[in-house]
Amino acid sequence: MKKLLYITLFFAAITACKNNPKDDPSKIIEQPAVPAYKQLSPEFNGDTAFAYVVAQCNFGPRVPSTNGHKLCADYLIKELKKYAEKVEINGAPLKTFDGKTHQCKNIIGSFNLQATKRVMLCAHWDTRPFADQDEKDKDKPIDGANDGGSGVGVLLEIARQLKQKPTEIGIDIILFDLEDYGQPGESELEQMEDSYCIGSQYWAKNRHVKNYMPAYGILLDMVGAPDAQFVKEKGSMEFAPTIVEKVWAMGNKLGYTNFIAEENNGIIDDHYYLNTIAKIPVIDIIEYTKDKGVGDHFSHTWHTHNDNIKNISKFTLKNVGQVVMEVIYNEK
Ligand code: AHN
Ligand code: ZN
Repeated sequence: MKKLLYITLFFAAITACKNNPKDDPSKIIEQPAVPAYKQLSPEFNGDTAFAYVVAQCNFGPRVPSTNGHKLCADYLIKELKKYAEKVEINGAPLKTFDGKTHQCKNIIGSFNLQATKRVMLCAHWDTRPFADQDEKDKDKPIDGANDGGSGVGVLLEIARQLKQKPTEIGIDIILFDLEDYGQPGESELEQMEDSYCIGSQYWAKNRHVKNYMPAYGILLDMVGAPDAQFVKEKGSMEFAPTIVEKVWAMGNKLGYTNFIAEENNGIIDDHYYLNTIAKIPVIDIIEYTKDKGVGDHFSHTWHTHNDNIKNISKFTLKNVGQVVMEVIYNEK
């Protein structure tokens, strides 16, 4: 009886094989050959980038003229010196909307100094002195894990990678100070024009190298939220459309679905002054999402006390970092 069962199973198996289109060449449907994109850049480490964000947050808020700001500047300089060929500070005492004066420290790390073709990668490292978008403790400074910390975290990881494997072109990493000391909407003080991006405005007028003119620049701002989406920022599309398209196409090639083919409204960020004052084509990769029915908005933690390390994703950091790296390692 058992023998019969085995024989039945044997024939059943053969029949099953015959019916499987995989085993019948005439039934195989030709799949179009999609060559997998071969990544040229080294693997960006999201854990390391995240650790760089943690390290910054551990200094407390990096508000200009505070101890946390000073200690973080020292840390960023020390870290960049491990990887860059040259590190320099650019800045001066500069005034903010509240009449105070702060020593501005734009921190610059240069790689492959002899290369004439250069790309600048930038982010701001200072954090906002208040939480004007929060419901409570509006007058207390924020951690700025995303708004400040994330862009710098990604750039420090790129710096570490550049030391291990240089790009063909030259790279300048510029960490801008005094970006986020902008006048709050509800401020009763006299309105100050261009109160945000004071460090980059200074740098645009006083570049670290005379007539410094990279091929283009990429600014990273708020690139660490778990659900971040990156749409094409309007100003970047006006000033440097080919760079936006190059970066977004690379995002898609690498399979990152959060580089969205939609445009939002333009925003005033460091890139605006780099484009208008220094005439350098710079794009902004910033979480400023086009939300159907809601309109454009920043991350929900923006300028609130929820902008802390709990709301940072190492995957988003890697996602953005890998796209930027793949773009610069492909430049010749
Ligand atoms: C304005 O709100 C005008 N610009 C936003 C620039 C910014 C602030 N990026 C980060 N924090
Ligand atoms: Zn901000």
